[in-house]
Amino acid sequence: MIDFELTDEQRLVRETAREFADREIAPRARENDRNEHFDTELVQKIADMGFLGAIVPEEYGGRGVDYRTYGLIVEEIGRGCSAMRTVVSVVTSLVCSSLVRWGSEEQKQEWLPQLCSGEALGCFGLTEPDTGSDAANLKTRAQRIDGGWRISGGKMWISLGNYSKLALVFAQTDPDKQHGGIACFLVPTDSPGFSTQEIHGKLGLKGSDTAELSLDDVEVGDDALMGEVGEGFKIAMSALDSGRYSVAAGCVGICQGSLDASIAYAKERRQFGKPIASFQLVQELISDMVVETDAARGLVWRAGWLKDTDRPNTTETSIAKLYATEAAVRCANAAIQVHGGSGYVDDYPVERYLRDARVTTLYEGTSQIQKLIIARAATGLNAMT
Ligand code: COS
Repeated sequence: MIDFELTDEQRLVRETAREFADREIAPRARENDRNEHFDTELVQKIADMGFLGAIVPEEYGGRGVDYRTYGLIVEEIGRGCSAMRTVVSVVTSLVCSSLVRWGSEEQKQEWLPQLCSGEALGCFGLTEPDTGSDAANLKTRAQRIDGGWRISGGKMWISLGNYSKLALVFAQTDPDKQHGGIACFLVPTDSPGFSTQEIHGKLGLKGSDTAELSLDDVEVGDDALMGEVGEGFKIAMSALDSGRYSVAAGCVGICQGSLDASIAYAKERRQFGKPIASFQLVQELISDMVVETDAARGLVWRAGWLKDTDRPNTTETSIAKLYATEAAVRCANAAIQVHGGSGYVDDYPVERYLRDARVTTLYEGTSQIQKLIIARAATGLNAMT
C-alpha cells in the first residue's frame, strides 16, 4: 500500500532543500536568466549540498537516498530555478542512474565520485538533429576498430553539453539490427574529434547550458562501452524512466512556486477596495492551482514509491511526467493572470516559470509520446509501429 507519510529524514531533507533553494538559488535565478548565465558557482554549491547524484550509493560518493527523497529535493530546486533543476536531473537521473545500473565497477569508480562532487558534469547524448521522438533511429555510427570504437555523428539539444567532462553517447553499430544495434559509450569530452557548440535564443531555461555535439571520428577504447552492444536503447529508456521522474518532480516545484507567488500577490494587491484574493474569479484561479499541484505531487510520489519498491513504473512515470509538466504550464500561466501586468515582467518569478515550464512538455519525451506510452499500456496496442 502506498504510504504518503514522510519519514523524519525525508522531512529534514525537504526542509534543508527548501531553505537552500530560498537562500541560494531563487535570489540568483532572475539575473542568470536575464544574462543567459550558466552559474557554475551555484552548481558547485548544489553539489556541495549532496544534491547531485543523491540517489547514488554512498560508496560511489552519493547520498544513497531513495527516489521519494530525491523527488523532494528536485521539487524544491525546481521551485527555485528550473535551469538549476535541469542540472540536477541530467547529472543525477540521466547520467548517474545509468552508470549505477549499467556501468562496470571500473566505470562506476571512475565517474560517479566526480559527478556527485561536481568535479565533473555529465551530459546525455541521445537526441540528434533528425532523431527526436523516434529515438531508436540514430544516425550516429560506432564502428569497431582494433581495441575500441570509432564514433561519428551529431547530437542536438544536449543540456550541459558545453560544460561536461563526460558525454553518454548513443550510437548505432549495425543499422540492420535497428534498436538492437545501439550501444552506449562513455566519451570523455576532451577526446580528439569531439566538439560542442552553444545553442542560444531559447524561450526559457536561459540559465541552463544547451549544446550541439559533434563527433568526428572520435576513438574510444573498449572500456568506454557501457553495457553490451545492443543494450544501448534499453539504457536510454531506463535513463528516461529516471529522467522523466525528475522533470515531473521539478514541475511540481513550478506549480507550488506559482501558487505561493499568486497567494502572496493576491492578498497584497487591492482593487475595488479589497484584496484581489477575495474575488471569486481570482479564487478560482488559485483553487485550480491548489488542485493541480496536489495531483501532480501525488503522481510523482506514486512513481517514486514504485521505484523504491522495485515495481514496474514506466507507465506511472509517464503519467506523472505528462500531468506535472502540463500542470506546470497551466499553473504558471494562471499565476501570470493573477499578477496582471506585474506578472508579465521579471520582478516576480511567474513569467520565468512559464517560459521554463514550456520545455518540460517537450524534452525527455513530448506529451504526445507520454500519451502513446500510457495508451499502449492501457490498450496493448502500439501506435508507434
Ligand atoms: N526500460 C528498459 N528497457 C526498455 C524500456 C524501459 N523503460 N522501454 C523499452 N525498453 C526496451 C523494450 O523492452 C524493448 O526491448 P526488446 O528489444 O528486448 O524487446 C526495447 O527497449 C524496445 O522497446 P519499445 O518497443 O518500447 O521501443 P519503441 O521503439 O516502441 O519506443 C518510444 C518508442 C516512443 C517509447 C521511445 O522511442 C521513446 O521514448 N521516445 C522518446 C524519446 C525521448 O524521450 N527523447 C528525449 C531524449 S532526452 S531530452
